[in-house]
Amino acid sequence: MAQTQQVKRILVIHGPNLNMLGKREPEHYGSQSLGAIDRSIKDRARELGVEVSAFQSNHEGELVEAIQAAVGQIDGLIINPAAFTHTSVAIRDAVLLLDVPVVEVHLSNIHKREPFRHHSYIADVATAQITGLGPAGYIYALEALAEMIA
Ligand code: CA2
Repeated sequence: MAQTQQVKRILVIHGPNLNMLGKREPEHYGSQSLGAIDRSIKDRARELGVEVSAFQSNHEGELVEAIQAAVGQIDGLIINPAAFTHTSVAIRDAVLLLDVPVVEVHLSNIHKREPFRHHSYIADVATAQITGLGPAGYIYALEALAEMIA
């Protein structure tokens, strides 16, 4: 008898200030709102047959708690830690609790910006980093994860 395969679950985490997308700094972050980005990720997820949930917070501890709560519950993580990318050992340590593929996404190319944005505390504990491709970066991350965990 064929075994029933569990639908793969992917969590998308957005860090501080990303709730302001579409309202300021379109030169760096484009004109789409976070809601619109999440909708397009979920539309693509439906096509790929994976389940996506999305979470945004401006608080480091809440992001850590969301990652902790996902341990053993998800098959992949997409994370844009925003400014915490460059500061947060706590989020790095939380990511290390996961044993699933993790894709770090940035809308802007952090390596072309101010030197303090060049270092990521997440990059070397993530499976991959996508940076500078705007909202499409989340879709590429989702497609890559869906293939990796299929
Ligand atoms: O390019 C990215 O995705 C970043 O993660 C965005 C962060 C920045 O600190 C990282 O270096 C790169 C900032 C997100 C702030 O988002 C805003 C959106 C609209 C208006 C103002 C800020």
